[in-house]
Amino acid sequence: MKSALFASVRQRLRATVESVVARTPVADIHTHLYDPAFTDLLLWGIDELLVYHYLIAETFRRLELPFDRFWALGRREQADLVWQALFVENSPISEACRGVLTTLHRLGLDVKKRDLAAVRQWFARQRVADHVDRCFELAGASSVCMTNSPFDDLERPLWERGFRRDERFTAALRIDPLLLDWPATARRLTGWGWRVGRTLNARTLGEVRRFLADWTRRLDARFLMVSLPPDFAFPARTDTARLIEDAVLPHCREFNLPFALMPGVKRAVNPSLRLAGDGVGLSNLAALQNLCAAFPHNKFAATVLARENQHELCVLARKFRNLHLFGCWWFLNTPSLAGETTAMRLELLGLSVTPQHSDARVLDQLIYKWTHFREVLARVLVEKYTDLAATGWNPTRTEIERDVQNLLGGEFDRFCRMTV
Ligand code: FIX
Ligand code: ZN
Repeated sequence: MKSALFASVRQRLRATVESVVARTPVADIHTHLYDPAFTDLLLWGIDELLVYHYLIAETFRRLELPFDRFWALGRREQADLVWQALFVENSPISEACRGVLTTLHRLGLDVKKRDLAAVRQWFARQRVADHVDRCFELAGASSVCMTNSPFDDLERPLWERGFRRDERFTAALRIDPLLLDWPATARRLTGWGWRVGRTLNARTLGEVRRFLADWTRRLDARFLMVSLPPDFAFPARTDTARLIEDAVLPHCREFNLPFALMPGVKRAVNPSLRLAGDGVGLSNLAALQNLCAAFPHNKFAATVLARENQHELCVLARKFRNLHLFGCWWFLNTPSLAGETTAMRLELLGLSVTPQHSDARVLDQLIYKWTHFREVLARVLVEKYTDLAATGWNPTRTEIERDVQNLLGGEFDRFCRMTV
């Protein structure tokens, strides 16, 4: 009797949680999408979906074609090969393949026909402005944060010229070249008129801060970001550590901006795969701990790539209120790993996290990344609220709405506004 009663509590909770999670808009805090003003840099459509680097890596496992012959092909021919290898000759089971199908399905296309030509015809009829609206609506996204690099020759000119912003596209200032290759970056900055030298002396560091301030204002950046190799160390006698300590962190304090670190990526473990050739390694999180401890008046956001780092990362966030965890990044963004990571975070940190970002590179991917993660999140939350209900603490719909709003952007907003 008691258990029948409880099953009905669980069922009611499931219905509420699923409906709240499905309807709550998300502010997506990390993507590689661009404001439509960047025209061709905003990728969308079926061929872009198919040549996503996640799918390229999977396709090469099935091709005998030399790498350079593949790269010499046009995008459409590459997409044909991906479609043939991953969708026609095999069932599209992987998360990235399933993502293409979820996207097409939710756009109203009939995937069961396996008709790539018809899908292409449908996309050819779409206009980009309407398509942006439709993708945002189907993903339930209220805003997406771009990844904006002053070192990117394609995007820099438009920022310098100025343009009318689409408010749904917020900006993050990405500074990998500055922190990871100072000698080359010093030469580029000098060429652009910044008075920097190879040696990180007071004048150069002051000029780097002026550069960061200039670009923070130009972008109206919400935070600064860097991805880091697994062996990133801090403190250390390296250009990277010096630039972080004496330029990036003082800058972030002055503007009250979080510094987002993304450790764990091994770039170009197979360069023949180009963008698809990056790997993962176990990070030494002592570096992050040292930063949080030594700079309590800085705010750090972090997402770490290796599954094996996730538990230590949660424990670290329990110790430092100036550390905010976000996202199940890249190779962690599968239903099983995102599920276990999200459950662990909620169990150790409660609701003070941002459990996911999409990392979408193609506009349409917003649809599947958020459809799939909403399923994961609902599953985890049903478990958690059911455990509470077992004690007699019945979460109300209003409380559930509040919690989900916080998980899907509210917590990150609060972290950005807070002063530590
Ligand atoms: O560094 C990053 O922001 C990564 O997300 C990308 O470099 C990566 O290629 C990616 O798209 C992962 O989802
Ligand atoms: Zn990314």
